[in-house]
Amino acid sequence: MKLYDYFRSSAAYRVRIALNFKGLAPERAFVHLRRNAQRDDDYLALNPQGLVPALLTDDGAVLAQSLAIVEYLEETHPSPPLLPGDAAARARVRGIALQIACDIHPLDNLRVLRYLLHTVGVTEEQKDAWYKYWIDVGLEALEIQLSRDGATGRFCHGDAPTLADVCLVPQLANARRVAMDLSPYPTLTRIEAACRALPAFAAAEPARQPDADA
Ligand SMILES: N[C@@H](CCC(=O)N[C@@H](CS)C(=O)NCC(=O)O)C(=O)O
Repeated sequence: MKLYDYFRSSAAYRVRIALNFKGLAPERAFVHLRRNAQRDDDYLALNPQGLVPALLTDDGAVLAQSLAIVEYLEETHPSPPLLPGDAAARARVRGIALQIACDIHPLDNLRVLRYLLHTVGVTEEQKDAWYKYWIDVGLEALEIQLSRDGATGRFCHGDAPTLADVCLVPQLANARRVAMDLSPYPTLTRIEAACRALPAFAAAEPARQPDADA
């Protein structure tokens, strides 16, 4: 397998965590997002969406979309699992993952921020306020949900990491990168600390990637 990756991509970070968790170490290729390498012809030929990550499988298929990739890894390498056995529990875990991956992350994507700056014409300050605002909106709801729900344990769902944690930790890393105040989210940061203590999560952190600060 080959992972098309970028150290600062939180969507790629999700896939890195899942790969590590399942003991998989694919070849890596780095797509430099700040230099716009995701728009290069050779990358667009692989992934016409021009977004990272993509995974080239051992069978030669190119998979895009981090959650689809993690589900592929879950199906092809079921142990250790990232989804619970019970249907309702799986729906809860996927629901948390989708809250982050669909309702928070896309609003703060690089192409959205560049459009705000260069087409809409907002200032750097307004762009930063937008970035933080949408993270806060998402995290506020998630904090209430997870803190009230008995299904929350050491991790987002019970006492083993799941797809929900795979999405939560990179999203909090984005928030930390712009020095957001995370004190209103004690449940989320408690879970984040439990995750980051695990080798699979720790080894996937942006600063530990070979292309960090490239
Ligand atoms: N929904 C996609 C999102 C992928 C995505 O937005 N990746 C970002 C990096 S985190 C990207 O490639 N951005 C490039 C750009 O905005 O031009 C997934 O989960 O894989």
